[in-house]
Amino acid sequence: MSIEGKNVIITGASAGIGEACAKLFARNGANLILTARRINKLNELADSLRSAYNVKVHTIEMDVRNFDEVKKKFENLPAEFKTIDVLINNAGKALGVEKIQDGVLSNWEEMLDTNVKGLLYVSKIIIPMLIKQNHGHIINIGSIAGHEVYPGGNVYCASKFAVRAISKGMGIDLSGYNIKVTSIDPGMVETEFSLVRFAGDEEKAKNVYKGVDPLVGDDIADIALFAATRPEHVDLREIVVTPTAQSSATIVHRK
Ligand code: 8X3
Repeated sequence: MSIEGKNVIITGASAGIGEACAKLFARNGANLILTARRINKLNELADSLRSAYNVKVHTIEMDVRNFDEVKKKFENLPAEFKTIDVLINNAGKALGVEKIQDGVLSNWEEMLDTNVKGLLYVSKIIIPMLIKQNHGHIINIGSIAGHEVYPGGNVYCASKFAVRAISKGMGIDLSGYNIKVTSIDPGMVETEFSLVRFAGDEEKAKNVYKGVDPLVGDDIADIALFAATRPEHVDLREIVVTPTAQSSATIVHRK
């Protein structure tokens, strides 16, 4: 199946995996609805995609943690985007690696509000549209942290375990509506992820990937595009992907 001419929503599209998905899907002819909090960055990306690939790109400044904002903005899409073919629930983050006893309450809240509730808010608005169309594909960006808990991972892992449960729940409950649900669960991907996790500490962020050839956003975009272009009757449910040097959340071979 081709993605050309299809309408694809990507949340958290201003950087990292979301941005990489936007670029690859646009290169393959998809029209995009991109959301992020950083609207200037998003608009720059949109301009470059429109001129490079001649596709339609609609940008929305959105904090997925605000349900009223999510609802209002998705319910007022331009007419040419009334059909939604693919939703990539990408917006998410990790904050900190403190032990549970030292956890920072505001970090816990921001991770759960973004990774879990934000994904639910977006899905709550988009799923009825997909049901009405009797067609669609939800791709949730999970994590290896949804399969394994590692030291200091506690609440971030909990959020990604939740995403995994939600993906499975979506797959079960949407049975019969011709809606595919895919969870892509990466290990180490070198993006702004670790910089955000370590509150801007570049040294700590760099150390995460030291001596490893990590995944990059493009690797995940490649998998998302593969999942989104399988034939109508094929649904890739769960894809776990790590760098070759990473065999589990904690087992990493460093050069
Ligand atoms: C990102 C992967 O291992 O840092 O979700 O949790 S990990």
